Amino acid sequence: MKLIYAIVNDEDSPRLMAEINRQGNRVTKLASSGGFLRSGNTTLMTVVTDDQLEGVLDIIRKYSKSRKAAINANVAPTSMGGNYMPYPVEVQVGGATVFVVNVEHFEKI
Ligand code: 2BA
Repeated sequence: MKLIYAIVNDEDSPRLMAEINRQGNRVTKLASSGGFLRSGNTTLMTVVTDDQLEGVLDIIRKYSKSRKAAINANVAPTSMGGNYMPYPVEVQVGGATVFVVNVEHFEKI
């Protein structure tokens, strides 16, 4: 069995969860935030059998869209007469960041 962690955009998560459920797999949604942008993203957690793994990864590949995001950086004070001036820096946020790990034990009580 495998545990898939997929860090995805908030806007993509409802469709992703619906498609994962439709394929017969269960999924848990965790509210998360990235250390760089400090803004919200969604971490989906799903445990699957080894033969279901590729099917779920295909859904994540299909429904996770890459986006541009902006973060405010500060201009050095010397170049701005002593005042810090925020200016936007654009980054490309991936469609999904996915980790797959082995599950040692799975039990429903
Ligand atoms: P954030 O940390 O908020 O990063 C958002 C985007 O900012 C990243 O997109 C990347 O394009 C850029 N970025 C991140 N750190 C950077 C840095 N030190 N210098 C320049 N640009 C940087 P993604 O790479 O697609 O990552 C999207 C989100 O996935 C991340 O949000 C973080 O929450 C998670 N993530 C990505 N790689 C990870 C890893 N190795 N371990 C844990 N979480 C990860």
